This record gives sequence, C-alpha cells and structure tokens, in this order.
Amino acid sequence: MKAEGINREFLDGVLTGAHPDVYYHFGVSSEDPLLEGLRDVRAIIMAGSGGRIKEFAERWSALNGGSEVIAFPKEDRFVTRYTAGVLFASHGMGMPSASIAVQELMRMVYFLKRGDLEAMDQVFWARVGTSGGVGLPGGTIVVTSEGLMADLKPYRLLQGARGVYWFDGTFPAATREAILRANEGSGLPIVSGKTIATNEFFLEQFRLDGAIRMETAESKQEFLEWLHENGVRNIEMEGAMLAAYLNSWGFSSFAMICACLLNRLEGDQVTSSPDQLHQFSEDSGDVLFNYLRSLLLGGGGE
Ligand code: R2B
Ligand code: URA
Repeated sequence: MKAEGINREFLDGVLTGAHPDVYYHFGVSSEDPLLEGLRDVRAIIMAGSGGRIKEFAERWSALNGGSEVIAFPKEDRFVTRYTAGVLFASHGMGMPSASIAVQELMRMVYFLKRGDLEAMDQVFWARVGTSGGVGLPGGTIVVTSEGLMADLKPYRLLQGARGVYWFDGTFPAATREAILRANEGSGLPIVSGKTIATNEFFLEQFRLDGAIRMETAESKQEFLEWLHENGVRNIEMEGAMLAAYLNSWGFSSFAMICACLLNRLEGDQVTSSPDQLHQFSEDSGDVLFNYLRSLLLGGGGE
C-alpha cells in the first residue's frame, strides 16, 4: 500500500471518532451498525448493474452454505450486498458514476480495516462487465493488463485551469495470472490485453450509429486498427479509472474481467440474442467465481 496516497487527513478522524464518514451514495455511514458485519471483507466485486450484483451475492452465498446476505438499505444509486467475506456493489455506467462507487468503497475499506494497511491489502477488488471486442468475437472474455483512455494515455482529470491529475492504469500482473490459472481447463475463451475506457459509448468509441456522428467508416476503422496494433483488446467505460484509483492507494490485488459483446472491427450495434448475451454474462461470472473460489475457498467445484 502507498500510505502517501491515502487521504488520512480526513479518514483518520473517522477512526478516532472525531467525525463519521457518510458513504452517501451507498446510504450508510461509519456509525451504521450494519457495517460491523462487514469487518471480515476479503473481496469487493463490482459490476455495472444491480441485478447482476444480486445474482452474484446469491451465488456466493450458495457456495458458502447459504451464508446470510446483508443488503444495504439504499438502492437508488448503487445496489450492494455482502455475504461470506465478499462485498458486491454495482457502479452504474461510466467513470463519473463508477468513480463515486470506488472512492466511497475505498473509504469504507479504510474504516472497516481500521486503517491497517496490511489488512487492507488483503482485499481483492474486481470489476466484472461487458465491453466491445477489438479483433475479438462476441463471447471472448478479456482480463485487462492495463486501463487507458481513448488516446492510449492513462486516466486523468482536470485540475481546474492548472493542468491535469495523472494516474497509473496498470492492473497487477500477478492477480491477472492467478485468474488465468484458476480458469485453466475451464474451456472459456479468455485472453488478456489492454482495455480502453471511454467517456461515451458512441463518440469516444468511434461508433457510426449514434444520434451524433463524427467519424467516417474509414476513420473509425483506422482508430480501431490503431488500438489493436497497440495491444488493445477491448473497449469499455470504467477500467482506466478503476485501476487509477486503486493504484493511488497501492492495492496489490485487483482485476477487470469483461465479456466482449461484439467485435468492433465488424460492427457497432449489439445484435446478439438475449440468450447469447446471457451466456456471455454467465461466462464472465464463471471466470470471476473460479478465481474467488481458489482465493477464498481453496478451490473446489460448484
Ligand atoms: C460496458 O457496458 C456499459 C455500456 O453499455 C458500460 O458501463 C461499460 O463499461
Ligand atoms: N460496452 C461498451 O462500453 N462498449 C461496447 O461496445 C459494448 C459494451
């Protein structure tokens, strides 16, 4: 962990009881008795939609002998469940939404682990999601090596008129390799590579089917081929920020696992059938669960 990256000026006052921390978008605070049940958290799993979070929590509970599932009271922003050492939380779509979830969850981990950096570093983080494949067919699952923005530079934010805050979008190699190992023999189509996270589904992904169109068929193809030549294997909307923020605190174990819904070299619209989409989502969930089982349950079948 990197102590210097942590906002201790604010967070240590929460530990001493000088003031509470209100995780507003999750509808809980550090004074909420509900959080006492989460002290043993070992993994934080994020996904875009609340429905997926509920399914993941039920599945993990079943694998843990029907462990109690704790539901956070507020669900109008993010849906959150905790069971058997794993906190499952939705983050919505895009980096503005997901950054709120990630920052509040990081603060929560600091509180839950009482600022103990070693205990915090035992926590595994992952986002499981969907993406557009770059040269990969629908159904392929990408475990990200590095998260970048659409210009192949790392995540950054405006620092007022003074410049930009830069971040590091690398995903830890050891975690990625452990995920691949946990899935050996699963038959699932898994690759690893760089992922770009965009601020928009249409324009920054060079789609030609948005309400607004900025590119031609040629410039779109050129962009996607440039990405491919630079090792990018998929496009989504959160990964660059996720890695950036977790690296700021120096977490050593986090990953992103995304199913490709389509091959962007071949099209823009998501035309897979509901059954296919369901299968893609199941497969990326399986990749996560194969790893979670090996990490927290010592392997074993479902
Ligand atoms: C993947 O899918 C969503 C857009 O459809 C977005 O949250 C993402 O990263
Ligand atoms: N999510 C994205 O952000 N882009 C796609 O093409 C598919 C899913």
